[in-house]
Amino acid sequence: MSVRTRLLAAALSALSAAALLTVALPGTAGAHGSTTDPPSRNYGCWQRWGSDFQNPNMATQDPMCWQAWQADTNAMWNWNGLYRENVGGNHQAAVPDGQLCSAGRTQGGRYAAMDAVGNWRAVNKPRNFTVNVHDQALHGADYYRVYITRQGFNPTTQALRWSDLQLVKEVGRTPPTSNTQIPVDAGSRTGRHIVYTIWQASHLDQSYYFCSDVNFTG
Ligand SMILES: [Cu+2]
Repeated sequence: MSVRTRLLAAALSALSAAALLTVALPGTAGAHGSTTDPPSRNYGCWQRWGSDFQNPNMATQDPMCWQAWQADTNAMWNWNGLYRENVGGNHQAAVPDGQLCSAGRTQGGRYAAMDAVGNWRAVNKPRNFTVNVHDQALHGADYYRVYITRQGFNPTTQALRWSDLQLVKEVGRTPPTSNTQIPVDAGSRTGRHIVYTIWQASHLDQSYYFCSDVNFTG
């Protein structure tokens, strides 16, 4: 091989290594999941604006998504990556009050904007509704826990604390399936609330924390 050919070959193999990396990274990031209904904050922002995230109308139509997209677009592209590892079941120690929606500023704070207090877009739900968790990577679950804020908590003006949450449903070991449906009874709650779902995955100690904004219509 001439020097020129060798240089060219080296350049090409560097290029293909870079191409492989580019392909491999989103694949890795894609291997998790989220609450898709009622949608978690970042899944909802991705769903509503992912194909139009630079549209300035978002600032007035959906201001909490706007601030989140401005803060870190990767929080939406990686809507399935809002988890912590090696929490050992001690969720309240790992996730401080005021940081419940970012899983305690997990992943270097990527999801910090999910903790911002304000008028997040909420979906209407009747008293009996279903939480749908999309287990994209087929991890299965050791358990799911679904909490709802106590009546009187106002998610548009108050930061979320553990003491604002009431456990309404616990589901035990769940085999891997791409969508898990969890029926929930919100009781006598009305109006704006946060549904907080903890998904303890089974493949390793990986815990997911999702804030979903709802409006109970009774
Ligand atoms: Cu995962």
